[in-house]
Amino acid sequence: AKVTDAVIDSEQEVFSSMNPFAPDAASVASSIKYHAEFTPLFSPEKFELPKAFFATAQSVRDALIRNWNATYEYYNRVNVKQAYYLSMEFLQGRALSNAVGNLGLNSAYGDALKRLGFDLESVASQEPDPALGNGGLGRLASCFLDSMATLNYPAWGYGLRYKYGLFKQRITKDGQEEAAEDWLELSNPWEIVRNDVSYPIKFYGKVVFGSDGKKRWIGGEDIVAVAYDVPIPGYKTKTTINLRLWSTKAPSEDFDLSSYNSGKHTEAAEALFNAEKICFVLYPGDESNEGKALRLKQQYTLCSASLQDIVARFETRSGGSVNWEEFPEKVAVQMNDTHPTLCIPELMRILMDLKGLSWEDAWKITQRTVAYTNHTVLPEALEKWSLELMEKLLPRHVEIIEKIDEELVRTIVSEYGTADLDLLEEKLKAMRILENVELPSAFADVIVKPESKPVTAKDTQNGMKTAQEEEKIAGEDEEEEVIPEPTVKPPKMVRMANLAVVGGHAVNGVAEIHSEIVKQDVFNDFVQLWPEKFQNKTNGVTPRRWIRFCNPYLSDIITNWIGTEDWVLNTEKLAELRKFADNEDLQSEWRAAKKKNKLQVVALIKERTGYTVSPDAMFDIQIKRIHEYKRQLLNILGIVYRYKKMKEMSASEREKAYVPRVCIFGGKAFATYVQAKRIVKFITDVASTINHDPEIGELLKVIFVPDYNVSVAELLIPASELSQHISTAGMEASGTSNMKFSMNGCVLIGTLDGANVEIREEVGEENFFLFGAKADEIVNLRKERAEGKFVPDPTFEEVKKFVRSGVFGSNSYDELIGSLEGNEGFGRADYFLVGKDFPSYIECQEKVDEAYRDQKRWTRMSILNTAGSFKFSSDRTIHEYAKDIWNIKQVELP
Ligand code: T68
Repeated sequence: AKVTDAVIDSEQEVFSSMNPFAPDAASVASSIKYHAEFTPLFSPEKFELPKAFFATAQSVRDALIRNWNATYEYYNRVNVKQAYYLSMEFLQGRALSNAVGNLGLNSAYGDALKRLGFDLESVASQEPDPALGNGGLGRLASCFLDSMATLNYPAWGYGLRYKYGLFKQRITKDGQEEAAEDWLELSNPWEIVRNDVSYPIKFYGKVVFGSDGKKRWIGGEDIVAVAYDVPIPGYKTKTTINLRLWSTKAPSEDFDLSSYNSGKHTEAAEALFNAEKICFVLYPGDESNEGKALRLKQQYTLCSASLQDIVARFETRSGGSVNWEEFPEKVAVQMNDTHPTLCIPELMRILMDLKGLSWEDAWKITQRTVAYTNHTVLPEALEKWSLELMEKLLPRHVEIIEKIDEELVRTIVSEYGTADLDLLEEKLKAMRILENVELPSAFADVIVKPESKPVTAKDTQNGMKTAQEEEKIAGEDEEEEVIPEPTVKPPKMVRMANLAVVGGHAVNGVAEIHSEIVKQDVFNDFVQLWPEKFQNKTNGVTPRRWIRFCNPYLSDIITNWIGTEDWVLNTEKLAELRKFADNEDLQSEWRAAKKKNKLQVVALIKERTGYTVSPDAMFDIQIKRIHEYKRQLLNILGIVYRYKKMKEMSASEREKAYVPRVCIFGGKAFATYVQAKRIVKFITDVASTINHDPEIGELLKVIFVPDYNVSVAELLIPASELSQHISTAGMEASGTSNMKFSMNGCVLIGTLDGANVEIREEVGEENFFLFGAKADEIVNLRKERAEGKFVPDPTFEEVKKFVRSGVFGSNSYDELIGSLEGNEGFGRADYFLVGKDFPSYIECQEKVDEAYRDQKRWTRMSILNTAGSFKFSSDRTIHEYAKDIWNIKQVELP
């Protein structure tokens, strides 16, 4: 329909009050029509779904902007301490339903759209899912923003505005294919570009002395970071915080007009392209040197632009009298993993070179301001940068890092003395920020060991060994040891995690077990120096997006039985469901809600894969990044084993022995992670064999849902009955989807890893399917295996043989199956202990079937999961960060 009767409301009239709950359907409808007519993104003739989405989003944005302005006007006025969450990734998911839900405007928008001939759900599904993140780390950042706003904490997020989000995944007969995710193609209705908020960013160049005798960095390449603000509404509060995303461009004078005029068009625009390409894609592959430099530029852009902005805000709010010592009383900076660690030298540089502070003062301020969250203990994921690259790109920062390293060496020497040089050397090797770099000259004479050996390439990874090295050492025999090790010059590296630990005042892990591993293993040497720095902050997820909005059926039931909707803000109330766990009425409502959610997934599966699955089968789901340590391979081999057993039975035996299951996978493999891509291919091959086997029918279906993202998760999680969190113990820092599944009444099968440990404690061990080796057994198990002492279970041999027999196509999966055996040439020899855990996994899955057959028992388990999941609200996590790390207070707007 053509918009002929558009009511030209002034924006002021659209919402009569600052109260976000005020507008009724009529005023919302006129606001939507206003935007449909006056927001020039679509042609005037048509008013179809895409335009309806944009107009609706812009109408909601008006409300958000008002609240945003009120929030910041107040924060400025009272000059509160503010926390800044710096993250290279935010996995926001769609914003429309979330914003409308948080504002309490569901019925107003629902009715308004109905009047205009649309429905809210279809309009909302037009929104592209912005994937400015890879997985858990990015989604955590987004859950945190929701909680900060909801709880009225003065806090911001800072990130990058990538032009292309995480790739779009297509599944073909060859496995995963990646395509660019052009999420901004139709522009982003939520963002507000702030042309007056931009900062210069420098790269390369050199360090000189200024006339005041102070160091100055003269950049060789200048770009500009421009702010794009995304308002983040809290739930049932006016507080609306900001996610400021930086986009990069060249200074306007960099367009070389004379080259352009002389026909050299590409050269003329080179500077423009170089600046803009920094924000083209999320986490470009860093295989090539060009890729590495780009990633480092991204990290520095985030740190520099954000800190310049934070410092400017501090100065403005200080009025005429800036007292830098007060900086940490007004500013808390949280670094989401090591990716923003350049914050430390950048803040030092700003304070010393631009604000004239001494090293000592700047260091005190920096340390009190910055804190670091660790999200991984995998040695290969602990970020290191080549010193050579960093010296070129950021010469002044390298000087600062060298000085921090030197001060650290001083601390270590004074702590451990020089009496035991072996000990001292060990500590320096583990703790220094610079790796494979000679000691600072001041110490070169103090620490000389008579027989000191040159460093070799083997001394890598923070003094931790890679899997191959560990194996080699365990398997080394005398003969090998005689062979002299070649001395190569190992590359000089900057260890970002060590820098983050030294430069920050707090270091936290993301689940209890993970924080213990961080303390006992990864950063143990630092814990001995500064035990007070180390903390745990168990992750959480927002109950708004992850129950209330994604699972309205279950939410209504919860509200009815608890008697209030308060649980959305006070999840402790969910525990009240415990007393009804056996109530037959609740149980049947509970199952009915699950069924409705499953029906939506049946439709999704049909649409995305063409397969028809039964809503009466058990929905068994594993959705997460594809990674060897997450062990999708264990899951699919378990399915293969089940399939083999089924094939050995008669039809009636089969039906008696097995509960019908739909096994669903979703997740993306990093584009250059070959083994992960092989796993995807294997899953889809298994799926096509099993799904087309007429003997098996509905008893077993295997589905790989392509292009997994936040929106797909919002559909799958509410429909799930069993979910798999089966990482090798000690390797998954926390996991957050485990929390979402549990909240949505899904029973978990998992190892004692990450947050599984705490979930099991909360929901009760009888409501969690546990299997597998424990974290503290892993080192020994790997050692035994390397010594040839591992005797694989016959079931494991059987399943591998079956795969190799060619049932799933001509491919023999040598690389995949070989990797589980440690054959020569296949790398890490079942480093993830799939073979070891296989029999206990199979046994556990049998218990799952048995439990599911008793639907009363299963529903009780499901209810008790929801009831016991209250600890895993990100509101709890954010309260802990606010109190223990950021020292910020809740501020309610007047
Ligand atoms: C995840 N990490 C953890 N990293 O794997 C998960 N890494 O256990 C945890 O629950 C979650 O963080 C939140 O704490 C990641 O998602 C990355 O995505 C990543 C990205 C770039 C470089 C390294």
